[in-house]
Amino acid sequence: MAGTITEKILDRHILEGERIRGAEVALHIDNTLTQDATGTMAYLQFEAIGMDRVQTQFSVSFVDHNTLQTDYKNADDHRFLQSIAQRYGIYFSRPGNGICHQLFLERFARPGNTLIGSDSHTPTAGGIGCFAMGAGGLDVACAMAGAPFRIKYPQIVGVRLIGKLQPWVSAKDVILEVLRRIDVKGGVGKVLEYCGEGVKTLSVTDRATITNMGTETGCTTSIFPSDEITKAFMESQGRAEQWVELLPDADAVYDEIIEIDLDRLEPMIALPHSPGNVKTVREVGKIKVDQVSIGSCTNSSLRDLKIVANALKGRTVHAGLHATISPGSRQVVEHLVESGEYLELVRAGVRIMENACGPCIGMGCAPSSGAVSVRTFNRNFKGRSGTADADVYLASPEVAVATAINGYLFDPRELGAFPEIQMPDQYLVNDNMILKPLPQQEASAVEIIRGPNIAPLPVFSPLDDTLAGKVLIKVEDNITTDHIMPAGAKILPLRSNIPEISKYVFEAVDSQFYHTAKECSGGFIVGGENYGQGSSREHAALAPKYLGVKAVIVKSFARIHLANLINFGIVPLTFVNPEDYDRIDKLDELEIEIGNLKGNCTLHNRTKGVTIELTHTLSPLDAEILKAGGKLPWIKKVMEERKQSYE
Ligand code: MIC
Ligand code: SF4
Repeated sequence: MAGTITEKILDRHILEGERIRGAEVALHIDNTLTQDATGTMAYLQFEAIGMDRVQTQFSVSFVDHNTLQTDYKNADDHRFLQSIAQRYGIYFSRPGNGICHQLFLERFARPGNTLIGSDSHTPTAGGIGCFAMGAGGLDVACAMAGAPFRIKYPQIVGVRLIGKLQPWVSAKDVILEVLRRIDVKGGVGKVLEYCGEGVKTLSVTDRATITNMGTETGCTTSIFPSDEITKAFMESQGRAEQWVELLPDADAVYDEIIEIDLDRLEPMIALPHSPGNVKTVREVGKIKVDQVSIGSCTNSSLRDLKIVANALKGRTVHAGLHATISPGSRQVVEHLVESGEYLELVRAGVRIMENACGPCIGMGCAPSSGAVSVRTFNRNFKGRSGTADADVYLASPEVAVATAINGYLFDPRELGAFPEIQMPDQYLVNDNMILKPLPQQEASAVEIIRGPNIAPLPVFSPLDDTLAGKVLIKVEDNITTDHIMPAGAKILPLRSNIPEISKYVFEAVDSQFYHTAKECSGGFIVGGENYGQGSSREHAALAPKYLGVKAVIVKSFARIHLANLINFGIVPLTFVNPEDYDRIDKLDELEIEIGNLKGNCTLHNRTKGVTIELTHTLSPLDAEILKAGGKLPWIKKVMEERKQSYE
């Protein structure tokens, strides 16, 4: 059967279900990745499942988010993660090695494989032709235990690229153009599969910039073919033997086509406070800028930082702003040091940060009050930078560096000749910061080290047939997981401690949420469209669950958050008639008959005396998981039953 790349990979990994758009399929997962901010929970859950070793082809644990170490908490987590990796047969990338997605692309990603990662930007590996999806930590734990990963078979959008990018226009502008066209929920239920002649003009790291930020469209994943360019990249990373060709068939049929003429693209920028709020730099004009931050898993590759270093040569960062760089990996830094380009960055006065997520997740470098910050990152949600009233713009490294030199938003095409950069034939491969899995016998003897920051997992009970309580909060459209469970230097270190982190749920939206939830002994959340967009952090479900949230009632959900709600036993419901959103207010007393969750549910608003019809997209298995109180109690029960049937 003719196929797109997506269909070909899925055909080889489907364990249950078929190529039917929208139908649930269970996929075999070859690889997993975790990062430290979601990893501690994922590994506590893996431990609770009770396996002796990971069952995947390989799994990797990275440390890149929680690296500030303002006290013992992050260091505790890192020690725990290292010991867990050694105990269960997992690769461990030590802190200082770089950002998970950049590193996975350089050293691990394989074309044709399936990957899930406890980070929403896991699709970065789609740049190499890997079918890579973000997931909640518990789903990653289950995949490490050998369980399949379930998704709705996606619609496949062919993003046909034609032509070639002009100087000073780059991969970031391509994905910003995609976002301009389809916005932050245009990708829901879809895979963005890149095709067309223009693909051949993009390097693997350019492609990875595009698949990385594809996440912001809400899509299941994004993917590029694995072609001669992929082969050359893998050879230059010393991984030639892992390359396989992966192209769509000539008669492959896409469900939809988006065509982008690369020749005609110009520098783009996403305006506050949404990655979908895109305009051309020219349209926005010369606004004064206070900070420029370059890096993140979107734009921290060697190519990107070489452009920045060369554009800065002989120049100084404008006196009116601060410029920061967080390189993607140690490999990138080694090259910049070796070529002397690092010196240009230092001389120009750029503040060089650690090879980690850093400012992207509010770990340092928060802008000043009311500041304008131009960043090469992928998200500009309000407050994410650490400064509630900052205006964050998202753009390419070219726009960022041109702005850093001039002090105001600057179209890089006015900067002069495009720098000639020399990319290495062979990358400097040095895996000395990656600990390999230990042989089973040695692994079994490893002691897992837990400091006081690693709190035990909360335990949840099965759900009743009727849920009753008050509305704890009513929110609008496009609420992100950063609104629900903020990150940043203060809160991120609490990721391994649910009782503590739950005090910050909805902090920036309603600072009394925690107290309201406590006083009401739990209740409901009501919201608008695309509820839970953004990250994969399961804490945005786990912490509300801990506070007694029983159901979330909204107009529509983002994919990963929906799965996380199910995993932690919070019932995700949607209005049959979206106007019914107006018939519920904060603190209304509700009663919802969920029964066995097979069909629609009835909501009685006791305060207003109205009845509202709710629906859901739950499969029978989802319903079973929910009724059991979440995936962990459910999987433990399944494993126990399996064990008993063997005995
Ligand atoms: C993010 O970019 O928001 C994060 C931090 O990487 C999250 C994961 C997390 O919250 O730990 C993500 O994208 O999934
Ligand atoms: Fe890290 Fe930012 Fe990438 Fe998330 S988006 S993985 S915080 S660099």
